[in-house]
Amino acid sequence: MIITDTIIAPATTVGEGGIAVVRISGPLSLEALKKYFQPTTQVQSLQSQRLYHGILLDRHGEHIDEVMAVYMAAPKTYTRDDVVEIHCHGSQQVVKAIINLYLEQGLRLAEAGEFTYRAFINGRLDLSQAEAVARLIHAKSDSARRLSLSQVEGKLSRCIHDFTDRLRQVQVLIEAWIDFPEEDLPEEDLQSIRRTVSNIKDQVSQLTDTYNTGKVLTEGASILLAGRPNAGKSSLLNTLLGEERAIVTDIPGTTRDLLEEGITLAGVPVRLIDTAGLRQSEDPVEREGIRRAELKIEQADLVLLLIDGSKPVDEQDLYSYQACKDAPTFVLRTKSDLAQQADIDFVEQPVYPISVKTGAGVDRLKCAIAEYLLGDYLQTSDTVMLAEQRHYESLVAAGRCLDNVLASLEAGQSLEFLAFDIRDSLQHLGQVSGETTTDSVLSGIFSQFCIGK
Ligand SMILES: Nc1nc2c(ncn2[C@@H]2O[C@H](COP(=O)(O)OP(=O)(O)OP(=O)(O)O)[C@@H](O)[C@H]2O)c(=O)[nH]1
Ligand SMILES: [Mg+2]
Repeated sequence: MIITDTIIAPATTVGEGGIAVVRISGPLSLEALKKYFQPTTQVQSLQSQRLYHGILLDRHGEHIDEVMAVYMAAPKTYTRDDVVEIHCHGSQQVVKAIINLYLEQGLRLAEAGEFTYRAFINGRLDLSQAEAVARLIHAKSDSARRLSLSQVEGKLSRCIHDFTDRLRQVQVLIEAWIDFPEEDLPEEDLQSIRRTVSNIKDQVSQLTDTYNTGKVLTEGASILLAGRPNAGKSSLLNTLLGEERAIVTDIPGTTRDLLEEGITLAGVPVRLIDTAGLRQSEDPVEREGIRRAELKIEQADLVLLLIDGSKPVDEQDLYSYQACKDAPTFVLRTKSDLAQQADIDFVEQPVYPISVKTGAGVDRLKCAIAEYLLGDYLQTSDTVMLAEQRHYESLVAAGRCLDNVLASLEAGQSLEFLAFDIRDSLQHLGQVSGETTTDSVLSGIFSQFCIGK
């Protein structure tokens, strides 16, 4: 991608609205604005970061729109190049006319994410911050917004820089001694290397431990309702949704297919999935429903296994329990308003009694789910968190290299081994900040942005 030319794109979504913004970035920005913008009050020159009211004219001097325009001089801009923003009426036709005017003048239409790409290349943002910009734009919940914003503001970047700085110091120390193979590294230096590396490794692990919660906060979670026919799954789905979405009857085998609905729990978007009751069935339609339910169990972030408390446990409950045994599961003893007959001592998981008839236990269940999905985040919302799989994988790999360093120190291996693994861990950390990311990975990341960002 050439990054020295001047680009233009709508910065607001295409459609109708109060205002729309067209953004220009690059060396010709100011010239482009001056050529067609007629300020309402006479000015000697357009000053940086001042908003001017005026008319935008086309090539023939006809009015395109009444606009507000701002010129922002490099380097204090989003891209660190000269930037112009034209705020016009929120009409698709006006935006189109402005963009066409400038394309005819030789400006280029920006590619998806190109403004942020320039901000990255020009050192305004590192890669993890740039990725968080995209996450912020796509945030579907308040928790996703908060987490993405903290990453845009550089919380994760500062963490990575801190690891990198400290590891570089260790690297310098080790490489200085590699040049003198006849001498041994003094014991106190070895101790200090061990302390630093082990401390960084602990912090890297703390960070990778946040990934599940970070993912739930940004992407939401899926919760699947499982259990034998008539256990009360569809009734619970309706209660959690607050509407009669699924059909409920006292006929076992009412739900045949998967049914998904979204709710928000403790600020987290949750997909609730109701399923066909699990049992061995001869009916081909019911069997297909059961097969689909069983496949979904593996993918769910949490399974709620419902056991009908008003009936003795039977082989269908045991079958359901088996089907859920590898998934993170809460066991629910349902219909607590009726006389309880189920003996469910065999389960290892926490058991939650509930009744959808009286509402007993439903709030407690919601709290337990929120606590399970968000963990420590409910208490400490200002911790740094990972939300991106790419970051998670790089940090796990960096952590593995640091483990190797510690093992080599323990085994008294030569300094070359240490230097090799430290270099490797720096390489993995650099993937997060973008320092060592390849061009193809970069273009993959930026192509997911929208035009104009
Ligand atoms: N008394 C009482 N009845 C309940 C409760 N929950 C569900 N039921 C009844 O149990 C029966 C089965 O409920 P459903 O929600 O259809 O059960 P299901 O697990 O979805 O059943 P399938 O779709 O057949 O697998 C219905 O008659 C419900 O009214 C409860 O908490 N108390
Ligand atoms: Mg049902």
